[in-house]
Amino acid sequence: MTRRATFVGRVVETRGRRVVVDGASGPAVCFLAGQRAVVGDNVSYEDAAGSGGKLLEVHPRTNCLSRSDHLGREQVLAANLAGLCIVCSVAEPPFRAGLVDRYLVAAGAAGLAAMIVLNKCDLGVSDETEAELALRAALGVPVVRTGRETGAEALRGFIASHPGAWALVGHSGVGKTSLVGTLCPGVDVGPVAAVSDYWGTGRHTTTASRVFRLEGGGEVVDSPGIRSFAPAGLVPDDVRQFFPGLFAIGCRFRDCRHRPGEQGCVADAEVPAALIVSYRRLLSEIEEIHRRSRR
Ligand SMILES: Nc1nc2c(ncn2[C@@H]2O[C@H](COP(=O)(O)OP(=O)(O)OP(=O)(O)O)[C@@H](O)[C@H]2O)c(=O)[nH]1
Ligand SMILES: [Mg+2]
Ligand SMILES: [Zn+2]
Repeated sequence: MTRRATFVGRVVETRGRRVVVDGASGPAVCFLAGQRAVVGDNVSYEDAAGSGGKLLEVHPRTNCLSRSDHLGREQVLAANLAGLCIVCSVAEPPFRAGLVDRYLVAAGAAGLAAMIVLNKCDLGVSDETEAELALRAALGVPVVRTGRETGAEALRGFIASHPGAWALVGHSGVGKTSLVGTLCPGVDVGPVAAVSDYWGTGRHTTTASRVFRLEGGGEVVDSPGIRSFAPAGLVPDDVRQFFPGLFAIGCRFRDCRHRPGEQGCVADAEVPAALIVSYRRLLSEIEEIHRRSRR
């Protein structure tokens, strides 16, 4: 029997039960063959005559982004990332600070950097959205504003100076794929929603994940938007540790969870009200999920 040649490469696209692997000999479409590979994974595969390749192994990941699906199972979305570009829009769909915070906590817990892209700025930014963003920017979260005809250079510059793969995450319809199209002129980036009010119906235009290399350096990963994001495997302590602005405050007890009325807690005095409200909402939710999962 002849031994098939084996190769190593990186998953740059998912297509249902197949993945596109970028290897030494160019891209190969590989069958998952029981492996669980996601965009960004380094893999070994072997030649499978006439059908591309067959995955043999997924190499250990340095990090990954995962969420809980509706049954509470962990679903890995992408691996070996530099960070998350948390994309939100000023409208259509409306800006949701709570979703941004979820992603910030998920990034921190996964050991990933994070930045915020505020898209559709051409539609006008409300004072409320400005205030929410300013709170997070003041805590060191980079914010880039984009919109029709504007901001692409700033985003390209950010990614070029923070190399690696940045996953574009955010609600369906905020304009992730449109941004990739602006960042990669001339590249077929896949479908963009055509109907301007489509986000109200919650349609998901992008259905697979894919890596795009940027000319100036760095990469972005486009992925399907989701209506709600429940980070997988988070425990209440992660929220306390990774919620922006809460780790370094001087409560009497080091493991203070900053719930209302907690003894010796300085959160209400030291943290802006909008942040502490968002923190407590996320904490309650993660506590509830944690309680249920331990029953
Ligand atoms: N006004 C305005 N509309 C935008 C902008 N960017 C994207 N859109 C529109 O927003 C809609 C959704 O854009 P997509 O790029 O498909 O959004 P997405 O985040 O990739 O959505 P999913 O793939 O479903 O997650 C489309 O109708 C775009 O034309 C922008 O900067 N300004
Ligand atoms: Mg899309
Ligand atoms: Zn406290």
